[in-house]
Amino acid sequence: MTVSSATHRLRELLASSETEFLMEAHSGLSARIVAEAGFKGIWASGLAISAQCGVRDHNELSWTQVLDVVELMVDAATIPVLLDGDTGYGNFNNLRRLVRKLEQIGGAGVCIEDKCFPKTNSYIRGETQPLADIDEFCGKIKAGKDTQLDDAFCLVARVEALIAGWGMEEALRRAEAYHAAGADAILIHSKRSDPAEILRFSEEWANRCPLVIVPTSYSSTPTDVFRRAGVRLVVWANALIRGAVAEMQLVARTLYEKQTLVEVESEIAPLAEIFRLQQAEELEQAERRYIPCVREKPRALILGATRGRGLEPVTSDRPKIMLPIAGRSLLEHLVASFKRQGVHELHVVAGYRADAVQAAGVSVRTNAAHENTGELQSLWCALDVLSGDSIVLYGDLLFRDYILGDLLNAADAPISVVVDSSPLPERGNVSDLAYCSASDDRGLYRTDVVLERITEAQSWSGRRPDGRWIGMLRARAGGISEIRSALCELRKSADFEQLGLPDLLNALVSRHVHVRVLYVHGHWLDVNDLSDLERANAFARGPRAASEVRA
Ligand code: SPV
Ligand code: MG
Repeated sequence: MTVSSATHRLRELLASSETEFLMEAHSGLSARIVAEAGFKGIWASGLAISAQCGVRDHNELSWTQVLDVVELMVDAATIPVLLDGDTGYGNFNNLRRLVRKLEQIGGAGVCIEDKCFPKTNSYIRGETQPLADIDEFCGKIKAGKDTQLDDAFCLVARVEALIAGWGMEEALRRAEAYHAAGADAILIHSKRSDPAEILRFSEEWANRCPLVIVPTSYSSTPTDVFRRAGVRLVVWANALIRGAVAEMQLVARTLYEKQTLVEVESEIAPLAEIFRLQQAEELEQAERRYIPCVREKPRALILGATRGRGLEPVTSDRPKIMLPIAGRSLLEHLVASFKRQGVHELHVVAGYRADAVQAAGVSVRTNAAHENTGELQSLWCALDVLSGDSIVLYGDLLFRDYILGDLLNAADAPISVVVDSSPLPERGNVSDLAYCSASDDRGLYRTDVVLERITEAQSWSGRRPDGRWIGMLRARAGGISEIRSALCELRKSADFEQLGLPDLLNALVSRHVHVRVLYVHGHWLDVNDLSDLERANAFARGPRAASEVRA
């Protein structure tokens, strides 16, 4: 599909068989709001642009200052912008410069009025304002039309004769001359409170070229009256700036008096709406695409739904993940570890006493069926956050920073798991035993070892496991889609609710997904029973304290 250029779209509005509308905007933000509202074009109002800059509509802004604003409006909106170009900011030569620059920044057209520079707003002593000489103004129109490079660029000539009190005959004479000089449309302006002179002009004009009006002073006239009169373009010239001023005054006064945001919060746009209008999300996506370090920073999903078997005496009011270790909760330790490594998007799946699960910067979702389900059900509850590079881990882990750092820096693999190759006890209740394609000879650092299987301690027989999976995995975008489809498959099995992360890893391996192993040698622990708590306290206080406990 080809999208026609802004100039063509403005020209189409002028040629429309319907009455069309332009809405005033005065900034990038207001231009976007106008486009979102559904308008097909924007009136870049001189009054509104100067007002939002806090100066008079008296050519107090330089023309380049005006164009700076117009450029932002063109960038922000997807609809054509017609610039209210006052008198063209000088003589024919100034208009030529204006048209050239306006075309360069993507303006669709310009409207110039037959007054003298510096002009003032038509509603301020309009009858005392001198009008331009007709021939001089016609020369200006010709100069503008000769300058434009794009044939579709529109030049609208604005007749101020009615405003200045020169009468209908003069208005028509001028319109005729401007039309003959090449103007694409005539804007006939009136400051009367009724539309009588506009309607008479329209009748006399008889559509010799499209007619544009600005019904500010005769605002109570039903729009159908303009339709019936054959007006092509109606310009709502200042409603947004007036609306913004009224709201800003109200909010400023209220806040000044009440000294609390509570009084205005529900009346003003939420911050999220401002960010949406600024298209903040687009930047986030672009950062993920174009900045390598941003692309590499995954989100973390912490599974923290369990109360903790063996920890009942200390978990009556909180789950295991909220147990205090060296002055702060396990979850807070995890949050700090991730933040130190630059991972800031953190999610936890809570279950048992979910009400007690909280930590700054962490979003919490709940596995409501936690009592009868396992880790995969928790993972299922957080499927929406598993959309890109992600770290998934048990919520009862403590680890030295380098482990997470190495996992984050590891070479590309769809999925990576951290396996501790420290000697295993001969027998005992050790879970998550990992069989890998090669054992850790401590010289294989970062070579391509892959996971073959994870088993429970009980099934350890024959070949000695290569280590113990510590309960942490990383899945990049490709791995995430594998995880999603493996989960969907596993959900069909009757025992899905009892399955844990090792079952998922085994399923991935059997689907021939490359699950890369990152070996570590100690420097982590998990909290499974009361005796682990003491070790965890020492571990969290630092390596020296931890070695004292071991001794
Ligand atoms: C403007 O919007 O700046 C205009 C229209 O020129 S009016 O203020 O009605 O003259
Ligand atoms: Mg103006």
